[in-house]
Amino acid sequence: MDIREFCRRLPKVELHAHLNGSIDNDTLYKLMDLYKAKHEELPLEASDKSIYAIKQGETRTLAQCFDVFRAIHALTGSEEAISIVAKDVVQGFANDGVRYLELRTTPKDTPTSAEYVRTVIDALKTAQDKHQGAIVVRLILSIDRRGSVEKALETVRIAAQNKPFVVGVDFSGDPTHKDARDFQSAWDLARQKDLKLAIHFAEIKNTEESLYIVNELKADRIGHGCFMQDGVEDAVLKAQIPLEICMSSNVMGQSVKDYDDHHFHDLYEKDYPCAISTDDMGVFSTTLSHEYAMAARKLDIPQPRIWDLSYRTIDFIFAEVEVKDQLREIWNSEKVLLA
Ligand code: 6MZ
Repeated sequence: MDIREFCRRLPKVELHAHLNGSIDNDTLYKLMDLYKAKHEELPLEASDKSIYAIKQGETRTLAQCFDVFRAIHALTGSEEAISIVAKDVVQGFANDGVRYLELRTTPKDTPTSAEYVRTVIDALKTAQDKHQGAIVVRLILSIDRRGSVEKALETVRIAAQNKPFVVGVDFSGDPTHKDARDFQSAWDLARQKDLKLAIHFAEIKNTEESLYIVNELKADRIGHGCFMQDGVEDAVLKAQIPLEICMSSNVMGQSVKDYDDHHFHDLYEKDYPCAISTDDMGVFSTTLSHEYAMAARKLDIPQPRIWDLSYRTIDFIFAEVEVKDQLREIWNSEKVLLA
């Protein structure tokens, strides 16, 4: 079977996907229509169409990627828009053969953080029910590193109130701002509330922060890992914290020169626990199948090993052990269909 078809049919787990970065162009146009029906003109941030989805083969600086998020956020300021986004994004992942989806989103004041989260959860559950067990969805709440510690603490509290659908807390946003060490009280509260920590890690070079995330915070999962010099790689290899790999995002956002240069090559050779992920499938014009197929081609990974990689990601999910068992059953029953 052609590798693209194999990866499309492969049952998959998505562990690193930002809700508002996963919007495809169709949904974006729906959001524009919705906005225009209420306001006539598009908001300034969203009026330049050239900033939308970055096509495969193109690159932008990380700063330009963050302009895209600003545009999307300007269009998603109503509960109706948030519901459309949450439902369409689940549909998009389900269409691509994703069977377990951990989405993450940063609470917005729409109209309050708690209500934003409630709207997202309701829409995600509705979308999950529509697929009648074909896809399991969970949510992680993101702490934006540009925000205040108070906002971070509020996010952790809302996450705890919405367990078990909310499984953990993420730390993301423009990596040139602030530092994970500034948010110690939020991490302490998250641990106290028994929430998992999925932390953006070494997306740019920041050795002290990276060592803190691995050695002191002891995150449950880390994302990206593009800059692991100066002892960071040794610490990671020792800690064996599962790493969310976002190849297209890293190449298109210029954190990594090209796919052949990506650190996944080395980590795969070392059998390091990795979860291939999309990051922002709308913004980077990708799908999880595409990320798997790209990895298979660039690293010359045979199909049975691709299946193993997908199966192994079940170990890294934050949902209850029953969900893991259920997923393993699905994978095992579908293995023969792919042989
Ligand atoms: C860091 C990122 C990111 O939360 O509004 N986000 N943070 N690095 C990245 N690599 C490209 N991609 C997305 O989804 C969009 C938000 O997710 C974070 C940013 O804070 C962005 O504003 P939500 O659903």
